[in-house]
Amino acid sequence: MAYNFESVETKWREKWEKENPYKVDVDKNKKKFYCLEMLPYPSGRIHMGHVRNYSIGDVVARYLTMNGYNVLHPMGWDAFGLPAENAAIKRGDHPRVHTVNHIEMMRKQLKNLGFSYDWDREIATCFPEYYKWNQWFFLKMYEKGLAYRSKRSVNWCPSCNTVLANEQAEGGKCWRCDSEVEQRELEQWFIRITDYADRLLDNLDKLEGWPENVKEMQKNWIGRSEGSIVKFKVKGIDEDIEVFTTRVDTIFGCTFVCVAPNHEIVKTFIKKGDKADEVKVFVEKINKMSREERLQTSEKLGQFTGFYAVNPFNGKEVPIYLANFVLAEYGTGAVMSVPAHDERDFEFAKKYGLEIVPVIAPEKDFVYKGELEKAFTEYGYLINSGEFSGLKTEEAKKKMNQWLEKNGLGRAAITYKLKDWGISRQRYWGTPIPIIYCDKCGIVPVPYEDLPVELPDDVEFTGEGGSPLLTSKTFLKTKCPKCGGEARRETDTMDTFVDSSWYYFRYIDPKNNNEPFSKEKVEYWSPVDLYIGGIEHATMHLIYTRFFTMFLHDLGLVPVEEPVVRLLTQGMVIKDGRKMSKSLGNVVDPDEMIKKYGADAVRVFMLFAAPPEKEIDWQDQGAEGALRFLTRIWNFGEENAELIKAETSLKINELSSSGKELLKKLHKTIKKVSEDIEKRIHLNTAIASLMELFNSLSSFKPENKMDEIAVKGVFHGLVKMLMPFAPHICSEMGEIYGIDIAKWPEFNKELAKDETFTLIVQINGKVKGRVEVDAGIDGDTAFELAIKDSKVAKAIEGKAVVKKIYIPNRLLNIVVK
Ligand code: ANZ
Ligand code: ZN
Repeated sequence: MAYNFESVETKWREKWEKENPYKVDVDKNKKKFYCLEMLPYPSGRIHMGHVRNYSIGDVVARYLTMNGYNVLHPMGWDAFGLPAENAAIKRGDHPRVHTVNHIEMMRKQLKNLGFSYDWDREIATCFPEYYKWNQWFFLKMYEKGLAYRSKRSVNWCPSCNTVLANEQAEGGKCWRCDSEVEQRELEQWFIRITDYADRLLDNLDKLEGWPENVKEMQKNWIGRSEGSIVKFKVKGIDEDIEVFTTRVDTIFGCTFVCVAPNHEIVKTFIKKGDKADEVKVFVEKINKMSREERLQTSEKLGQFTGFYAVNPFNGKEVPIYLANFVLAEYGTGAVMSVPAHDERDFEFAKKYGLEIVPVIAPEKDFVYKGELEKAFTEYGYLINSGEFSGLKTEEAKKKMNQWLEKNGLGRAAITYKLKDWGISRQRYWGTPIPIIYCDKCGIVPVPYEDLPVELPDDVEFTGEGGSPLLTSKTFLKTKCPKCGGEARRETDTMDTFVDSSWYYFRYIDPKNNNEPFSKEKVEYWSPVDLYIGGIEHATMHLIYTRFFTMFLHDLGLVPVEEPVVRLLTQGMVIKDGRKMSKSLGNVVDPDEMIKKYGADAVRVFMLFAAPPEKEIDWQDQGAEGALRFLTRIWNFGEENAELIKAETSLKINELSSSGKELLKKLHKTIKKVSEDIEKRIHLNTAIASLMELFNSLSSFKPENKMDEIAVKGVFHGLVKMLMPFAPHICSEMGEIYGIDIAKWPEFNKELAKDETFTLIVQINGKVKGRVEVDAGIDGDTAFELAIKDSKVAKAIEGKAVVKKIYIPNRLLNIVVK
């Protein structure tokens, strides 16, 4: 019968659906493995990126299960977020209905691909049983001072009267009404992730199973910077400006000070200064720019404030400017500007005609002559720096920090690019922040026993006037848990990154209603042994995840500080050399491909086309080729059915020499494929080896009875090894021919060994040495191995090699002059 992938795949899909054969539980007699793939957002359809991500995970999970591991392999939904709410605004359906529909559709699609998930553990982050624990963790953080309220500027649309996410304010315009977006200060909730900055950084060294580029990205994201904080007095008013600098050694060259337009002190400048109007106008101008615009403008914009700051080292009075390039959120939001030694300051000084004073010389007795043409930004020797003149940068930094501390004018300091995590969203479709505001008692956390604070249904999705939660009659008004008086609920919901920061622990115990997860189960299953997902999550998600795990560890809830042992970031799936996108019209639909070629073929091609980290260019012909490969194996089975089914036992010494070759090929392939999957996760070369093995098998001509038994053995081995890649067809063949596809084949060390031969090495035709080398090596390798022999090395010493003649598996003649 011709191979009918549709009927075979349907049969097994239905069987797996009924039996959930991938259900696992704690089993202390078995070694555990936790294989995790990043959970999808329920957008409605899976895309080829998902197919790739989950196919990789599925091969590893199935392979390890076949090798006797107890493998946890779960799946769920990152189900809160903006798109569902926007759809509600547009179409008027409820985000929950919308999301649940999408989940149904996508679950079906994933099941069509035959992934070995334990579906009993499925979670969706938008249900109270899940988000209750977000609230629980939030309260724990609040208790520990890790969750706090503070002001931060947000994108604000004055016409829709609402907060906008950065992606809704692109180009400084509101996505809905095209109005100019403004920056507004709003009270919001933050998580003090900066308390964990050093730990997040230091632990990176321990993450041996993580790609270097991801660790580097995290390092830059955390952005630890060592320097000094220096206090400058402001002349005429009773306030200081603190600046953060990494180059305190240049302070004698400070000729002005710049502050961020949103710096606290600017209020005083407006109140008390004679440049109040200009300052106000400048601040407004900068605030009108969206974040994006501000980051994109490279032009230095400044405004003199009318005030002067006093340099604590030399008493020099320098003008204070507002400047667009000073970020309010970094360091102290103020900078001591040294145009001679900093490029930005140099540009600024040129533009506004400010003084440039060199204080660092490249060499000891160097003298600056004439005007500086550009900033000298390197380390060097201090000049014009009072008692510190003559010191080298490093030493000067130390001495100057000591001086600052002694005089109470500053200190050595460390700052981070990493900011506290703003989790407030003025949105409906997220976890309600469990806080109550009482006029009498202030901020009151919801008591643990009142969790979850559930999302109400009586809300309107108008897209105007702030969070839909404000329109709920049942939600907003409540009683104060402390005094019983009238009180109001927090209407902000949590950033959805909170949901995905700990979901891998919930999979371990997804139905627990008494605690986030049982300690015993978490002790058995964590950490995640392999985590697979896109590189776009290298910073935010993977940093929040690490932070959450540390926090849970500190609470004594989980045994690990780091959640993930090994991280694999898979490459993108592209089409015709370009990213798939609707606008390019090159989106490949997984369902359509499955219909055309079957799930097994789609999986096999996805894994065969490139190593997991690299991009894949999707080609229909590729899937077609994969289907042809599977069909040939199927046909081979049918043609040799009797032989493959027979009860037999193999005696190696009765094999013909080509029969023995074939058997050796099998064992070498088992060794190679095992290593490819387990060590490198190079599934493409694993499949290539399986193809090679099948080619040897199909071209093999048995010479005797025992050779026929070898055919059976090789076929069984091949189907077993193919099982993790193409589970439907292999399950079917397993059933037909009695192949035990639940077990990974073992290789015989003797048979899997690479053969060697004695390489004869000649110099100019005379035998000079003999070396034992692997069979099948090429000429270059033979030469490299030959010259390691001391006699050969001596014979060619000081001579030029003119020619290398290699007779494979026998002899190498090196011609020298
Ligand atoms: C004086 C100075 C002299 C500086 C010099 C550099 C070179 P990293 O390494 O990124 O930490 N800076 C400090 N706070 C800032 C802010 N909020 N916005 C923009 N720039 C800020 O950079 C630290 C340096 O960036 C600091 O050292 C400060 O300029 C500037 F020859 O101080 B420096
Ligand atoms: Zn109260």
